[in-house]
Amino acid sequence: MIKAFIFDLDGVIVDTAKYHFIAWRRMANAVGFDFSEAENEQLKGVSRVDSLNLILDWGGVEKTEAEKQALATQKNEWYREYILKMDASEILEGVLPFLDAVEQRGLKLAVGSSSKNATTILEQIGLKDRFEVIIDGNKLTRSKPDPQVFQLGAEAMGLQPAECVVFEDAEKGVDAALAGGFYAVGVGGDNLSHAHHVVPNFKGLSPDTILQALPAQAIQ
Ligand code: B16
Ligand code: MG
Repeated sequence: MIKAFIFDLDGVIVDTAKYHFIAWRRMANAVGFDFSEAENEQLKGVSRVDSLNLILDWGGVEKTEAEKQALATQKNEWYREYILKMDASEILEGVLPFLDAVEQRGLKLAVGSSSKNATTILEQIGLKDRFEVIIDGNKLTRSKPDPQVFQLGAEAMGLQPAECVVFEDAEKGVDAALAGGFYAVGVGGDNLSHAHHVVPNFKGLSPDTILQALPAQAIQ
């Protein structure tokens, strides 16, 4: 029986992928190469350090650990310039009514994000207090597609994975949810067809529509 909905943050509640892309691209350009928006798609849900290693690989660039640390720090400073200007107007359409409906249905709400900036973003958009549990990148030792982020979320709510539905925009995020035994709903994005259900966004969506789209055992 489903008792909680766990939301990824970047790409599900807000579109911060565009700010990650601008900041990573600025870093790559400073190092002497460029990468595409299609390549950026592969960074969704991936931790900062893993993203940096992928980008440097694409550019054929080798750096020492100390240099990598400096590049990741610089990228994060550029990224934070954008997120510190965010406000509630950046909450994706349909999310707020959906959260209200989930609460009214008596289900718990949690966030499971790879981002170390997740709490800052939730504060900026005024949603920090809406979630019973927030698991962010600071609490993780393993990046999606490892299920750790969602496992910690379920544990903190005292629930089993099969009692939670994860909402994810990233292929690796859906992989993580499935690997942990969670129900997975893909939101927008590419390559999400392995999720139990896929929706384009939250516009006009009700929690019951989600629950009815899951395998029968999810609501028994
Ligand atoms: P940070 P999510 C992920 O957040 C992003 O999708 C991914 O692009 C980013 O590299 C990662 O957070 C780490 O972010 O540098 O802020 O710690 O989608 O899991 O909410
Ligand atoms: Mg995401």
